[in-house]
Amino acid sequence: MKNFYVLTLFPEMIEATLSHSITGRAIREKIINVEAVNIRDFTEDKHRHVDDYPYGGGAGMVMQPQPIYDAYKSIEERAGKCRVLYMSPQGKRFDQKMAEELSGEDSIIFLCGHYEGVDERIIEEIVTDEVSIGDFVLTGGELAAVTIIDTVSRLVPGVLNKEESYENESFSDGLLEYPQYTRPPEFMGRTVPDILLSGHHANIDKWRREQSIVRTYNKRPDLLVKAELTDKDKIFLDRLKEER
Ligand code: 4H7
Repeated sequence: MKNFYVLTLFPEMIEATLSHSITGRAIREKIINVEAVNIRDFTEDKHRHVDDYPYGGGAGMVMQPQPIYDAYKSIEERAGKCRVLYMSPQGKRFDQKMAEELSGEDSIIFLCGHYEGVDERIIEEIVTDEVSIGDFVLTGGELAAVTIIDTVSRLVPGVLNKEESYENESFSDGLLEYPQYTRPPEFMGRTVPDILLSGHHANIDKWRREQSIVRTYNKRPDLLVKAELTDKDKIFLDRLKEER
């Protein structure tokens, strides 16, 4: 069982997303546990304020440290000490490698900021990792947290069934996926490649592997540097480079 705790002002954003599809099934089967903790439930003033004006002036509001700290403590009481990820545009870039590393943790806490972010002292006090899902701006950290939870969940044993995990394995080699086709055999005058209808599974596997290499070369040549290529792959890639 892997636990994901999310400190947020919008718990519905977490539940609404992860309750569907593969993650939804994993939650129902109790392979993963996702718990959104509403920071607003830990305010001490009667108006349930969670933010205030920034010291020094300037635009927007800042999330106050006390409700976040008390919400964090309520999780720590149950989960014990665990990593606390602050979703922020200033964080270390999230990728599949970081997901693999995080999949080794028993429990992870996510802190989702809104407005202009959280008071710096809460970062110093409870945050272990500052993480970004990419160089763009979101309204809040929730979409970043669900992105990481989805990616890490797929690496937890039992979350993917046999067919679903085969998909993962075949692309852990760092290449892009080959093109997919389904019925009908002709659509808007465009046909499915003959080889996929041939029934020759060895030829199909070879064609798909080559398509993965072509696509990676055309769309993400940067990935080829780290990709795991066999001698046959390398010969095919050298031919491809000569052609263009
Ligand atoms: C922390 C500090 C993550 C969190 C500031 C979060 C992008 C990412 C946020 C902010 C995030 C990412 C508040 C800065 C809203 C921008 C308009 C929440 N954005 N925000 N401002 N790339 N936003 O992972």
